[in-house]
Amino acid sequence: MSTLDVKVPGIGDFKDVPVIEVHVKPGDTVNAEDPLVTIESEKATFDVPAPAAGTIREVKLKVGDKVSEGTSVATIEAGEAPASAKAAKPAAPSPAPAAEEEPSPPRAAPARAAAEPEAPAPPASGEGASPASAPAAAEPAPEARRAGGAPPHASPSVRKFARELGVDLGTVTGSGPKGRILQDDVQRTVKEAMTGGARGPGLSLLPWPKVDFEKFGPVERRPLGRIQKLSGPNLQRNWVTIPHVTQHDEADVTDLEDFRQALNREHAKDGVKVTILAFVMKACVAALKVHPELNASLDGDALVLKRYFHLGFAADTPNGLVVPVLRDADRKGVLDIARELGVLAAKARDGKLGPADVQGGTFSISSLGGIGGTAFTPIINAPEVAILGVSRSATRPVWNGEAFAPRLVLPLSLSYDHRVVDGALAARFTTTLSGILGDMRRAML
Ligand code: CAO
Repeated sequence: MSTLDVKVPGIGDFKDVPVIEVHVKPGDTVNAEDPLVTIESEKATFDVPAPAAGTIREVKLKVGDKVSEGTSVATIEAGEAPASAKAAKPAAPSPAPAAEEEPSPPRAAPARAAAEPEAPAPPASGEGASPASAPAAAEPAPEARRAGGAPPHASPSVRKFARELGVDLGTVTGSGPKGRILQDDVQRTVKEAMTGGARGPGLSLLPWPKVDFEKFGPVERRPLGRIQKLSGPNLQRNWVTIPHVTQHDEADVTDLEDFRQALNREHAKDGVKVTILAFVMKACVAALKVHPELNASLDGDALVLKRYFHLGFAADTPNGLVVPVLRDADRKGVLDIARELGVLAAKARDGKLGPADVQGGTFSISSLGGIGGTAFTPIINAPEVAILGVSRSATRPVWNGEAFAPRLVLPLSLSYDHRVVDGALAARFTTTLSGILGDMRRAML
């Protein structure tokens, strides 16, 4: 038997990140990958997993402690853990489609949550938003406790922001993951106070209907998964705060499909399988170069155009939706993209994505083509400004000027942030993309 000193693994540039949950105590038995503690940076929440099965000897952290890479978490006496040992817990780090970059404070821009352990949905970032630089970290001020005694959940930068404005966080309703209070929530509270609580027509919503479902028939109550809990509030924020419009288009991929199949035959022995998604990624990079406004983020009054091409892709996993990011897609060929897609998708399915795997996306793709459907409205992954939905290709009769010919047609659905992208630009983008998919040689231009 050996004793393992578990330390916080590489967590990107994050330092002094607060511990928000401790899952184990001395004497507990754990399986490999069971979460020991959960830490939460400005942009992400993720678990530090047990490196091996065994018995917890010592837990070196408590809620509120701040950690960086290398901080000791616990010691484990390695050995076989009973099958029951916390086996149902999720593996870590398990990024949810949260936001990585938070929306900047003074604007109503959506922040994405969970996708990064930043994932899909963090609150607004901003000056001094780094946990290290912000004072008053995890310990909420006593006056900021809620009626039930639970402290409001907010990042250090949001606490600082609230203190500066004299806002008691106990009076603010959080819209982030697990009810976390975001900078936008503090601003909304101030705005409502300044306008005498007057509400606009937008979000004066009726309460959610309360229904006793069992009155109508038998039901099963199934708790939401961890990733769903993280990504839900982010999806909701993105949906209600970004004015979405979806532009539908199609691409003739008949020739591309012949090429794809030939490529797969050639590489059958290499274990690389190229799906149309790899080509769509390559084509998106080429189209984004032509229309850089879609490879961008809204930041206050400015549009930040990214000169790098990190493409997120929605992956369906047993634990829920996650959005791994394939970096530098512009510098990779289709075969390398296909290989990396396979690796990232497998990591996503196994709950093994790390923070770096889900951060930094500039544009996302959601492909449901392997499943079916003809069109859908994907939700933008804030703070990106557009996302491409891909549905299942089908052979259709297409008029070629003289006759109907059978052509393989791929449906495309581009959702875009109408504050940044207007309809004409969106139509130009999908037209460009469709042209490239129709003749991939255009990706070289
Ligand atoms: N049209 C027709 N067939 C398609 C297709 C399309 N647009 N896209 C994929 N296919 C085919 C593939 O060629 C493959 O066929 P074979 O099994 O015959 O080789 C099959 O469908 C399955 O493909 P795949 O899904 O394994 O691979 P992918 O590269 O297309 O996608 C991934 C990878 C990870 C994106 C996908 O598995 C996935 O998780 N998709 C769901 C994404 C999602 O949930 N989006 C919604 C987000 S909002 O809730």
